[in-house]
Amino acid sequence: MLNPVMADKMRAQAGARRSEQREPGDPLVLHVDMDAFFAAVEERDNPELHGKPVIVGGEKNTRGVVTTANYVARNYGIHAGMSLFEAGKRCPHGIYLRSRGGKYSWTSLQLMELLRQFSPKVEPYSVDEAFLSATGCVQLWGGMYEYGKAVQDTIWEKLHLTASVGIGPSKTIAKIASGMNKPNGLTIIMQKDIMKVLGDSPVSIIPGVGKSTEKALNSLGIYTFAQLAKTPQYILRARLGIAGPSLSKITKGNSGNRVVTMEERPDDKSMGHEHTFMENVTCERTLLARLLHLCDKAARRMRREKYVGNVVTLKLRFADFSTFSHQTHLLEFSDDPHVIYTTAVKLLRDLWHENHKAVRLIGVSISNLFIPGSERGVQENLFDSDILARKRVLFAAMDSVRNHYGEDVLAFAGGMECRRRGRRDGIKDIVDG
Ligand code: DCP
Ligand code: CA
Repeated sequence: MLNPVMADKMRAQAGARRSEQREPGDPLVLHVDMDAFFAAVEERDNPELHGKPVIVGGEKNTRGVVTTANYVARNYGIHAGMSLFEAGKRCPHGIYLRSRGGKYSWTSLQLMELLRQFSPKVEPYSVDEAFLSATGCVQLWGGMYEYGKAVQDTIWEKLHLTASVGIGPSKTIAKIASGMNKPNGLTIIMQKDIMKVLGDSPVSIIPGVGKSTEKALNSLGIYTFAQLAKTPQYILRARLGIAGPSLSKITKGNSGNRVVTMEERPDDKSMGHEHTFMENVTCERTLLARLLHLCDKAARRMRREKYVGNVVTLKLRFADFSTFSHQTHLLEFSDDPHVIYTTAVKLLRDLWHENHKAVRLIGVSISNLFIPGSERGVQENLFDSDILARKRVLFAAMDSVRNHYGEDVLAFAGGMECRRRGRRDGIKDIVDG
């Protein structure tokens, strides 16, 4: 099969080759980011979609938002997060598909598995992204360009999907690089070229710098990557707290470059809760209500211990005691019960609809935990979106009320039903982790 965006790739690779010089032993990280992931999986599995605008998220002109769109659809101005009404207006002849989480999770697992042949250290970062420690590996492949290309070619050969790859001296620089020549780009940014390549870019090019951090930086007269690099750390710290010095380090290319594998995670515990029903449940509403309650409790524990995590696992035990669990990555590290719940619901629908049997036990847990700002902390999680900031205030208020008056005085409306049932049943949730 002919790779559809070969021309783009070759253009990016020509640039990549030119900048390839480094001292042996210098830290080097490779970042892989799949292109239009959910849409690409759909296209791969249905060749009739090839070349057409594919939008994943739901039927056009319905409530809900676009989860992702392939690059053909993006030419119509469609992007993730846009309402399906708006998408329907912009691209009425597009192919609109519902998300099929199980298929994407499975492909994600296959991806992570095949990346392990390129480095002993692979850090899955989200459902379609991973960091690879490239230090000491590139020589085996004949150089950085050959290494990056081998990763892309293998993904294409084995999964029939395209990936964008970035290589740099730190995780963040590698991640910025992978985003620069999408789709199917291969971009190498060496330490000595950071300012040349990124100096004029707006600060928002840094992953995690959202609207509020950008505004804060702008208020200091900092608009570009180069201006950020020149600003003394104490000024950044005074304005942005702990995130300030991290941003400064990013511009120097010496921020976190330690790729942490699943096995190495020092805090690789999970936080979760599970619940056994008195009577087996076949009603989806009851399952969802209980799930919301469990996610709320798990997130509260995470906040108490200051953890964020990005792997959500849903466990179901059926009436015949068969037990299944499915897991997936969040797009970002989070401790937000709504983010965890939304993801867990997708897993529930996949798992339960596959079996559709009476449920005896339901559980949810969050793993791949770390404390932001700790050594394990990945600098790009600056948690600065306005919505998140507002939610944080809400959660802090809820925590404080519960600390004073007890766990049961507050609940999200959707979880109320199961709380009433739970009290009647006299059942307590089991805590894990
Ligand atoms: N996704 C999701 N919810 C969102 C955003 C994305 O479920 N709010 C899913 C759909 C994406 C996948 O996660 O296909 C990966 O997200 P990315 O942000 O990496 O976006 P894409 O891979 O779709 O596109 P790109 O080529 O820009 O990386
Ligand atoms: Ca992607």
